Amino acid sequence: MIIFYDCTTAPSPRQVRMFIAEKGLTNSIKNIEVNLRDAEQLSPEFKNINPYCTVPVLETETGERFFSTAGCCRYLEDAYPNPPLMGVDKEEKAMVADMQWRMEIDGFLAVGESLRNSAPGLKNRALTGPDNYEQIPELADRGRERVKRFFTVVNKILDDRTYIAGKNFSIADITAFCTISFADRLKFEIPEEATNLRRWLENINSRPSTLV
Ligand SMILES: N[C@@H](CCC(=O)N[C@@H](CS)C(=O)NCC(=O)O)C(=O)O
Repeated sequence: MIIFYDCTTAPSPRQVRMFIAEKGLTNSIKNIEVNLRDAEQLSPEFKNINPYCTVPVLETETGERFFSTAGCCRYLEDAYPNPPLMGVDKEEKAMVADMQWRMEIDGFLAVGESLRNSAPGLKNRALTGPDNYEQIPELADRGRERVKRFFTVVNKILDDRTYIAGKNFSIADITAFCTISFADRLKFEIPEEATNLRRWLENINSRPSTLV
């Protein structure tokens, strides 16, 4: 059985959880919760599973492990091609990869930059991983600015399309959705005038995979 190391409060494993749900695999994959609030990711036991000390982790039936959202989802897409969530033809596959990268860099990393450089509970944990890094308050300010711009960028991308990478729902929507929901939890405000973004958010929010 495939094993998925998850954390229900964190945005990266949520992406894989949603991906698994969209594939209809929720009950076929063993889920193990890793408690990040208690720093379980830094325990010697978890370091043996993932030396990078992060979730998600996906372990295949042959014991191979993948340590990033992109790697976990790539494996699942090829092992369970239907429904496709990473594009079908070569143009769509490249567009999905492009957009997923953009959502990750401009969105996910911006939210992380702002949170990790300011939250009292993340003192000395400004970056994930086995090594400690001090918070830099200026980076928190920059992160906040970047998140605001991200909302505008996504709103623009959605000017002429239903989904982030075009006409089909894909992993790019999952990455954007988990990032924006997390930003919302952190009290970032989506601008009133970002009407495309609001329409898209309502659409994605209606998918059962957002509830897992
Ligand atoms: N871009 C990586 C990021 C993984 C990541 O940052 N995971 C966070 C949870 S969202 C984590 O494990 N944090 C552990 C920590 O804060 O020490 C991915 O998508 O896999």
